[in-house]
Amino acid sequence: MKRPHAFAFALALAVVASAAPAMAEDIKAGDITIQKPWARATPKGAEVGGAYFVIRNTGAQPDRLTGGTADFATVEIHQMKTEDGVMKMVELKDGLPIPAHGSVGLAPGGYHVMLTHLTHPLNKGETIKATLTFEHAGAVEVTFPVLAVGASGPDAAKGGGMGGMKM
Ligand SMILES: [Cu+2]
Repeated sequence: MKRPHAFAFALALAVVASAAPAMAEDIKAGDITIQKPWARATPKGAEVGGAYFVIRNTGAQPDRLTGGTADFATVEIHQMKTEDGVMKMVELKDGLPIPAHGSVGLAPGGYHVMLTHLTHPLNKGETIKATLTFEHAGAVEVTFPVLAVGASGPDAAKGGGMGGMKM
């Protein structure tokens, strides 16, 4: 019965390989879950980059993303918004509120984690690590896969041009 067993094993491996998600796994800390983290590759010489994810709060208390740390950059919480028809980027000095039983998405053109003072470029295909700080959930270490310079997210169709160079 050796051959059928070996065959079944190989088949099982193939199934696992094909089912492996292309996206990062959810990261849980208390009532907070970080989903679909990613960062955008930076062009040569750029000193800033953006990181994005979805924050889900399953708790009955609101929480707040107050900032973070990384050993290759300064971490700031930013928002892109349109004022008088002009896109502006502001730092959320009081952090980003996460409602109870709610979720907030960070994405190009909206809320984002801005990585400033980069000590090295973010290269497509690599991963970067940063620690996000929440008022209640505390420090959460997140690994971000680095997607292409023009990427608009892990769910976006390949080559989708919607993201542009917005941060
Ligand atoms: Cu920004």
